[in-house]
Amino acid sequence: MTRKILHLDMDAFFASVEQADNPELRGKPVMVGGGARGVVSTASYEARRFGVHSAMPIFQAKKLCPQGILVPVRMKRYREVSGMVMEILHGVSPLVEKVSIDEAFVDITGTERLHGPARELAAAVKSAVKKTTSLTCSVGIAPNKYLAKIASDLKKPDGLTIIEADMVEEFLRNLPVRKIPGVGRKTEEALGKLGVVLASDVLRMPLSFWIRRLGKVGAVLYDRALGKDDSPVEPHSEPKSISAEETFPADVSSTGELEKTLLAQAEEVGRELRGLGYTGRTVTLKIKFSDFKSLTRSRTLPEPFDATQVLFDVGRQLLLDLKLARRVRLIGIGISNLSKGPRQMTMASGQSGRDERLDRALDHLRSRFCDGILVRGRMLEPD
Ligand code: TTP
Ligand code: MG
Repeated sequence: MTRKILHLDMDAFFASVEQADNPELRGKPVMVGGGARGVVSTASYEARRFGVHSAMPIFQAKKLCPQGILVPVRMKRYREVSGMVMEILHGVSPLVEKVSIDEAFVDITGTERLHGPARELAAAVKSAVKKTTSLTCSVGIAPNKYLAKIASDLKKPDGLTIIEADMVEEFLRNLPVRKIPGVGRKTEEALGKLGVVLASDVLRMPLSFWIRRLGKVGAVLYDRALGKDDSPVEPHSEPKSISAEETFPADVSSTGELEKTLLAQAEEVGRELRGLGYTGRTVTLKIKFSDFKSLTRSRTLPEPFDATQVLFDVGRQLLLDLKLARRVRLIGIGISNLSKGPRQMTMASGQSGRDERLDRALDHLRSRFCDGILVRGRMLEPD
């Protein structure tokens, strides 16, 4: 059966959000970026006219576009807007695969009876996005994911492109081979030397030639040139647990050393947990001994929590309860029983307001600087 896949991508996403939230920025060249990396995350279409683009160093962008207005990244806000867009898509079909903050595939095969023809559905999605977020997006619809992604990019911004199954061959005849996802500048160059400029040029050589030449990639390239891509739209599955573990270079017998590792792991797990907006209730400690025998110990708290300190305290208690006599080869900590949404403010988990403020401050600093600079006092203490 012919599938129908929709791909949606927001236009100049971060910059458009800034322009929507601040009328003074509308119609002006806006560059979102800065921070420690000092690069442009994205630029408004007004700024792109000067040659400014994503990943460009700020100083270079300022040279190209001195009147460009630089605004800092507000990730939390973009996530919020992204959530609104994804919610609209989930209203169309349960088969939604979010591929990045501003982009998703939806399998709309067989939704005609419910939502009408594809073009009307796409128009309805675009207008719902506009109404809810004040932003424009570009949509592509095609018989598979790869063609849908190319289609959404064709008429940016505010574009809508539909490639029907019987148009695919014609479409590929004139498609530059570099438009095929996975064909980067280097591959494009190499293909150019073989006289392959358009997707259809790939088909002048047999499949065996491409496999000999490029292996698996060659087989994929050949499929793409035929317009084939069987990959399914894979709805995001929620994580069941978040964990970290480490095998020591040499087996460890010092409890202090084990606790230190455990704290670093609790930091890591806690940060990921909070970053994803989850809380959890069950802490699991995993130990592998020098003789490769392993064990796990878990404890479930009455209330969900997300504080690194609570995670560590429970993990450490589980460790101390073991009264270890053997040397340890691996240690790890994890959290499960996850749920989404705000944590209830009760004391049953032992999570205090102070824990929360500390976590928030550390998460923030870590996202601004690099990992490893900041460690809680305890990790710096001698054994
Ligand atoms: P894109 O969809 O690649 O770009 P865009 O939405 O800004 O513009 P377009 O209209 O061409 O789709 O990326 C989405 C967001 O991801 C973008 O607004 C900012 C962020 N991003 C970065 O932070 N760094 C990058 O290098 C890229 C490419 C994107
Ligand atoms: Mg985009």
